[in-house]
Amino acid sequence: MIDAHVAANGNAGFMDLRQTIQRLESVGDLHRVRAEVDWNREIGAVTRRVLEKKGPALLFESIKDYRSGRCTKLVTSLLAGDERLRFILGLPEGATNRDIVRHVMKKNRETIAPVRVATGSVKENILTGDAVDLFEFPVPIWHYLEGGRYINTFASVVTRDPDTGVLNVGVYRGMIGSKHSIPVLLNMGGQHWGRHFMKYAERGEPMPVACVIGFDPIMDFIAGSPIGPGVCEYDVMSAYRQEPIKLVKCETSDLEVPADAEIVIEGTISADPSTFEMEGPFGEATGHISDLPARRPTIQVSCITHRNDPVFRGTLEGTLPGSTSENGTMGAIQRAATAWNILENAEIPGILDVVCHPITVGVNIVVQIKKMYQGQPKQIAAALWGHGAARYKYKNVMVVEEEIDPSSYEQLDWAYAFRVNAGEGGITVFPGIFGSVLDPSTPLKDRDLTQLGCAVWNRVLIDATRNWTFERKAEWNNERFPPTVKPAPEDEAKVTARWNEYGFDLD
Ligand SMILES: Cc1cc2nc3c(=O)[nH]c(=O)nc-3n(C[C@H](O)[C@H](O)[C@H](O)COP(=O)(O)O)c2cc1C
Ligand SMILES: [Mn+2]
Repeated sequence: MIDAHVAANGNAGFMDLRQTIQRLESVGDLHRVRAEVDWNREIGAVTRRVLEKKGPALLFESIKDYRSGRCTKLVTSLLAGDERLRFILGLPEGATNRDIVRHVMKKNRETIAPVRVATGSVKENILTGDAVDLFEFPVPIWHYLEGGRYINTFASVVTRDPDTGVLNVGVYRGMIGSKHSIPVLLNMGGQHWGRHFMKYAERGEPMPVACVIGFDPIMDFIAGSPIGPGVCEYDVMSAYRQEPIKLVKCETSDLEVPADAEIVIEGTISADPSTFEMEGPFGEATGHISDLPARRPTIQVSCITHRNDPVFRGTLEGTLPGSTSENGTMGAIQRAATAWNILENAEIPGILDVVCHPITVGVNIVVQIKKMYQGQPKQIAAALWGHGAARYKYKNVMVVEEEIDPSSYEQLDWAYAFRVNAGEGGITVFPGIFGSVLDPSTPLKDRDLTQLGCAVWNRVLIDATRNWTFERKAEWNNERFPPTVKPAPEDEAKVTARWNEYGFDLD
């Protein structure tokens, strides 16, 4: 029985992956694909087509070569599309971008401590030694140009800070290397597990990791977003669900994972380059095939635990014009919320709205302000660009005033045409600052992590606010810009009153 209240209010307690599937199905937002589909490229191509059509979440139930065996089902697109995300967050129908962003801003700052339990359904099956075989899971080749089968697309990877003992949970890609190894993209220039990894490397110890695949999508939503360093994502997820998450200890390390996760892959990553394996390329969040394949740090799997009849969870990365992705949908909200928290902490006044359009996954951001002084847009850009959370994001910042709706591409284009003067401070380039290794518009030499540690970006501010160095004119109602061609309010009122008399066949 679906609890209608809980279905409408995902805040009330955790739901595991199976409950999530049930609830989405009960509101007609999940489709079971019963036809046999190939894990090799076909699942990815079907998922792309459904994303293009803004269709439902997908549960593949008959996967070629996996009709029987350890794991026979794959679920995806649980967070794709604003309506589904709103549902998963338990927010009311009709919640605006601003409502959702404000909710996420607030919740990202709250914590509830998890509870530890002795055991859970994730321990129904425990595989160690030779029994470990990653190929027993229906892991797709999502896209024809990918270098392998990406098992970690929406895996929440757990590590522990060896100094403070605090756990971190983050989403980082990983490919099957062999039946017991997963080479990964381990960015040491800011991602929290990268910081942990450097600490373990200094101690000469391998880093324990646990990859959690399939649980309440609130885990994906939080693990895939920058929560402040030193704050454990489990505590924040618990605040979202207003209930402590139930955690169990791993079998081969002291890491902790949700007691009712579908699949947990335990292992270690060594800093010794002789343990590195080939990884890449991957169809990335940017909508492009990623950097070249390379030998990268590799998880050596020590143990897999999973529920009976586990459901594998993955995601098709990459937005394209006409097609969002789960990361695009959730990233737009999370990156806007993170940015707004940064601007609030920086004590910048007059922020009215912050919008990231899903298609740019937070690489572009628009900030709407009540302008109070001339240098305000540059202050906004400086605050965003100086923050660690900008490591993959906020490359291009646009600032508009209350006259422009930041969620409308048309209005932004109009503002770009008539508010921006590149020679009068409208465009400011900030070269050589830290940035994203994934950005295809950044030359490969600027993405050489061995040389630079972290990729180098040239960021831009587009200031589409009205310039306060312009003179006010009496003829322009004492403003710095002339009035627009919008009719006077009294003329509009007259037209409204007489509309029927004119005899138009228009709405
Ligand atoms: C679906 C998805 C895939 C992601 N893949 C990667 C990835 O491969 N590498 C990476 O560094 N970040 C990736 N991210 C972004 C990180 O999850 C995000 O930056 C998060 O803040 C990392 O956690 P941390 O802040 O605790 O390090 C991905 C996010 C999502 C939603
Ligand atoms: Mn973190």
